[in-house]
Amino acid sequence: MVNAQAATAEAEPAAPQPITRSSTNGKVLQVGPLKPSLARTLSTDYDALLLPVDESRPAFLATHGDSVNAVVTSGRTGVDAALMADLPNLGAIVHFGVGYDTTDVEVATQKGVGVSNTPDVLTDCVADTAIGLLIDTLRGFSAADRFVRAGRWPREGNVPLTRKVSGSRVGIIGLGRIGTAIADRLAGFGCDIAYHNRREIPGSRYRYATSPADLAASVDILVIAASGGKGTQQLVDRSVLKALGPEGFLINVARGSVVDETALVELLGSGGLAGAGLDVFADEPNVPAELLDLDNVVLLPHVGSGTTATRDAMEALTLQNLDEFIATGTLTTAVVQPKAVRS
Ligand code: 8YV
Repeated sequence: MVNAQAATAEAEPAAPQPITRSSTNGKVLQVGPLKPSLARTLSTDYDALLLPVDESRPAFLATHGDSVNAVVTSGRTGVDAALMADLPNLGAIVHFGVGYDTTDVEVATQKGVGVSNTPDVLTDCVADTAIGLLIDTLRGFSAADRFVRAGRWPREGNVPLTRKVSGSRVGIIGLGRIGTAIADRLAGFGCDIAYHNRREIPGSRYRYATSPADLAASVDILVIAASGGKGTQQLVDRSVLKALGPEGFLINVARGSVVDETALVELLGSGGLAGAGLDVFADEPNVPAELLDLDNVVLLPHVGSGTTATRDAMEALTLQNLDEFIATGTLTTAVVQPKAVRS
């Protein structure tokens, strides 16, 4: 009689089977670089394709374009109208990140393609970044750190005095989830807070300004927290920056496209603005060379949501959207639902 236990023990270990969650309706396509663990999961668990960035892209799209029904991308890359035209069976564009301004949502909507992002899970970290950047910019901590490291303290003595944050007047462009989290944090610093949005928020405890220029003229610090895209392109233009004036500071944790970067660089260099804290730029990762030597400017490489916990939560929500789309045709945190499920 065969000893069942021994037989089990001696059996060849089963080769690990890839968990393929790819939809029977089509393939998943990764567009642009993603968090390495997310890219790995897409490849191993979803058998995802990766859109080439070299000259092989047209041939790749001619071969595989018809089979793709879900794209996973980020706000850094997105899906434009031309790429959508090469993916005729696309059903959903799933973004890692809250911003989706690089995707043509209008065209996606017309074509019935759903679009999702990862809101809420990054709100705290982006708001924390805004506060850190604001304090650093007004108090000159990064510049003071450079001063100490360069051995200048013993030779030159004290650094110049800086601007007080607590109790200052702050204007927020875009009082959405992130803008509100920034405002609520600053309320704890005793700041006087106002905001500008397309529309006034009924019942908001913060003062509404009807235009970005009116807001800028009435505050010490202007914080940009509005989403990027066509609707906010250079919303903070030269006239708004001039209204902020030589004593005013600009903080941007949203998108470089929301501000006229040329005017910003000119005004920072010529004393037209007191300073700026920038986590985002018009042409990332390129930063205007004129800013690199200015001590009244703090420059960050788009780190707003960049903590392990938040990026893991963004990854989980990205995959939740993809799984839900594959299983049911709907998106968990939809900007626009796929047409098949729109009411
Ligand atoms: C993202 C961002 O982490 O979510 C966004 O819109 O700007 C960032 O915080 C980054 O863009 C992901 O690629």
